[in-house]
Amino acid sequence: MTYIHDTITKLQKTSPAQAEFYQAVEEVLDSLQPILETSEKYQLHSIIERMIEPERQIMFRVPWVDDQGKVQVNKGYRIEFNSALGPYKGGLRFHPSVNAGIIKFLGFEQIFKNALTGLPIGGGKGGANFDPKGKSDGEIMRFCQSFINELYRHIGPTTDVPAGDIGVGAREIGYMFGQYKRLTGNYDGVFTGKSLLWGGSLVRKEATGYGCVYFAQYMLEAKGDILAGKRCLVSGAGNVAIYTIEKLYQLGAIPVSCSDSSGTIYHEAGVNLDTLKELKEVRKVRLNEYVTAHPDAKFIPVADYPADGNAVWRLPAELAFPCATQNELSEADAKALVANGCIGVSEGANMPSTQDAVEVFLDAKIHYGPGKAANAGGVATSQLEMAQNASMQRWSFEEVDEKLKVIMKNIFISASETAAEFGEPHNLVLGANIAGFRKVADAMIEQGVV
Ligand code: NDP
Ligand code: 2IT
Repeated sequence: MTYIHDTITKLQKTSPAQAEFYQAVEEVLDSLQPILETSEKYQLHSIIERMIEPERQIMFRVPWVDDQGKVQVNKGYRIEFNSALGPYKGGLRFHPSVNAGIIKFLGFEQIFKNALTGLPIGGGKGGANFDPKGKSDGEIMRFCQSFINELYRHIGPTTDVPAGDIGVGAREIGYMFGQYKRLTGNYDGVFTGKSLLWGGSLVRKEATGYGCVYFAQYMLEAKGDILAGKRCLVSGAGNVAIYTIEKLYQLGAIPVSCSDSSGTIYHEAGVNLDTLKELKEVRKVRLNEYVTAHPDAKFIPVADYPADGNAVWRLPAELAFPCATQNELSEADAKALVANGCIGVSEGANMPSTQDAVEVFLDAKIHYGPGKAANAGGVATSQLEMAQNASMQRWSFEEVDEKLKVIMKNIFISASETAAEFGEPHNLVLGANIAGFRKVADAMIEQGVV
């Protein structure tokens, strides 16, 4: 405990004002206690001290011209956190809330998540405090081009391979790839999440959501339960939420909610996937329009949310899939979920539950799949895209989906076996953190002091 406290205090001095980063580090260190106490080699090699310091942090100005001819300036980031297992790999987030602490927490999580996939990828993350909402297509393109005018020199198919995250999908990846190609002359697999027309992989778009549902299925099946027939709460209405909902339907479950930053939709009969895709993938409008097409659904605006949490988690259901953003599920939300009969949580988003909320789930001994295990299907399928690009092959939807299932199953097995090894069989937070950590730490030791 003193060790964790001292490490966080030191971080607060060397990397001030990065609350989300301290939160992510504290959770991992808490899980690692049993292994750090018994294994001197990690202390001798200062593995923790090295792991919490990114190998490289790039911050840059992103100037661009808006449709009115005014010059706008944003702050761009790429944090190349750890390359022990492979080239830096992780998404880019474009959202006004982005700052160094958020990108660092995401990059830190990515190290362990990528290790858990068993694939040769290191951890990185990037983005900008750019708000894509309300921007024209031309503005998005000019922003992406300016972002790459700086970032291009730091990335490459064997060095650092970005992908999407909040606010970055196939359109943005297209503009960034185009500018990278123009600057370098290279047509290579430097991005994942590319369009299917020019190098993208089938299933990448669906992979995070599908993988998160497969993970829930494996957690339930391990205890002799099934997903079919379960009522499910989903938050978010973006890439991860939409394909979580799609896979829930395919496996016979009933998703009854979704949300965006304006509010929550509760549709007891089941969220209509076609309407959701039309609103969010095609028209890109707010979620309140959903009730126009479905008057039997209810829209709860953010103004009506409880003071201590998020309306979506106060609805009755058996499973919960947080798929929007970090810290979107509070301790009070977690208690409400458990009280309402929720028996499992599988996290599509990165660190969506606060530390206190996680404690509630672990104490209640419900199924709890932490983000770095449950949402690893996205980055895993990104690596499958890299493999196809490097070998100039194209695999079928079924082939990629099958590989995704196997990867998710192996992550579940690895996290649960490690949890059992350390005497807490139901604690997949402990299991995922230790299993991921061991791979990275042992690789770092073998590669010397770098
Ligand atoms: P999208 O941009 O496609 O969608 C994000 C969704 O979350 C939107 O509905 C958005 O609402 C909502 N949201 C975002 N920020 C907030 C906020 N501060 N408050 C309330 N709602 C918010 O992103 P993704 O679906 O790709 O990402 C969702 C989560 O999944 C993130 O945590 C991301 O890191 C994680 N993730 C994504 C992966 C991927 O492959 N894309 C892989 C693994 C994890 P609105 O549009 O109103 O802002
Ligand atoms: O958080 C994540 O794992 C992602 N946003 C996907 C990263 C990737 O490289 O596909």
